[in-house]
Amino acid sequence: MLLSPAQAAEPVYEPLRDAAERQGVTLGFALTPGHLNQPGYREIAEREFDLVVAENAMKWDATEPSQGSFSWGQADQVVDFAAAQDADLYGHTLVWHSQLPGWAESISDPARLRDAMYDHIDAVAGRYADDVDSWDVVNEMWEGDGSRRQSVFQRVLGDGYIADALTRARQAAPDADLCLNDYSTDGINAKSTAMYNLVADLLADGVPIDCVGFQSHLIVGQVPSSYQQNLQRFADLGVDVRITELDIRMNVPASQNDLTRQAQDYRTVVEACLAVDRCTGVTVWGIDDGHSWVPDVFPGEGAALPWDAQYQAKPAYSAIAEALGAQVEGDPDPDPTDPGDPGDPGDAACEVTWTNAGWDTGYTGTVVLTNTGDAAWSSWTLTADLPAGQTLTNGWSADWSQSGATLTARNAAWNGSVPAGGSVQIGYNATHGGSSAVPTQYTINGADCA
Ligand code: G2I
Repeated sequence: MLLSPAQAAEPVYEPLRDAAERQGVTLGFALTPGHLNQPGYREIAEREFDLVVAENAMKWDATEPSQGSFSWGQADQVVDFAAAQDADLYGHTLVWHSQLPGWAESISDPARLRDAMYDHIDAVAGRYADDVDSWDVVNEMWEGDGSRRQSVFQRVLGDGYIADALTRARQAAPDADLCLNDYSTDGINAKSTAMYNLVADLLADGVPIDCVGFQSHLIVGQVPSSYQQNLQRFADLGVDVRITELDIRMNVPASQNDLTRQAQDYRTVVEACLAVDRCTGVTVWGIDDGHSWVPDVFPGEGAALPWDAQYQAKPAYSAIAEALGAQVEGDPDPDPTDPGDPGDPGDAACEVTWTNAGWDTGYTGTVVLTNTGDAAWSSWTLTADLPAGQTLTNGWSADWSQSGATLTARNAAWNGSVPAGGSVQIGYNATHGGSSAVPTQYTINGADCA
């Protein structure tokens, strides 16, 4: 059952993977192969994503439930699905304190534990050496305060286990990118700074490390303000970054207001990734709210994914689509009378409403910029030709300047992102030599919108 505009409140966009590809990133999802027998799940899985990660199937307890005895059924299904979809395959995860079978958890002898860790890496990363593009080699190694998590690996092997695991993974899967991954490292804080310092040290020591994953299990309205800056500082070290497990939870039942805020948060995350050159893409941790880990772990919370439990697209889906610049599919103009229709190629990209309130020698200009195109703006620049005799004195909510008759306003740090159909209001004061008339010619991001 494909969602059509008649059934769904959200427009249907082109496959999101196509839009992601144009942006030079991949859009991933965490797959549980057993869910593929549900048509709604399978349809979204096959249509939207060009990266697949196993939600559970490649973890230690799934692949090596007893020592030296391996079980590949589920993991192979994930590999096969990715191959059939011509999607990248992300490996999750080789060394992690959780979903670790009891036999490994209970090893207290360093030599035995190191052997067990190496054997596990050799077997799993080795088996999929031709399939997995990137591995979460070590997952969740930090406490919130930036100290090392006291996992069995940390307790028995000490700090060096991370470098050892990376080095071993390089041998087992020489072509795979090797990543470290954690949660609550999404903004700049003690935990992400510990990760940052570790990555810097590993690079300085020549340890193989190619990428860092930011899980981004977020709460609605709480995308850290330093999100993009944090990604950028890791990228600046010389590693790739990726949003690896995105979901944004809220209290349930979900209010319309929270679903709208959630969409804005998804947009913010995708835009942050697109703004960072070395961000390889975004992976959502599942597809639909009916199969999310969130309600099990946070009772009373959920609705964290872009599709609801009936596989209906939520506003978060449209927000991801718009952030990726996806085109609305099929119906190019769902409502020709609405210039703000996302995806309407017939509409101008922008609209400006300009109001000047004048007095004898000056005036206050109020300018509303509306994005009537089908893609979100991540930044904007307005230019206008001021009528003769008008001179800018000061402005607000933008970076204002004037050169000759040309007035320019660039977005402030906080209002650069404007969704398709969204508006932003700015203002300025000017002096005039007799006329406080509004300009008749203006552009936004180079597009004529007068
Ligand atoms: O906890 C959310 C994620 C945090 N980062 C690492 C991820 O690997 C982790 O994923 C979740 C899965 O989404 C859950 O599906 O990891 C959980 C385990 O830590 C997974 O939950 C487990 C349940 O706890 C088990 O009872 C269940 O048998 O899933 C297992 C397989 O369905």
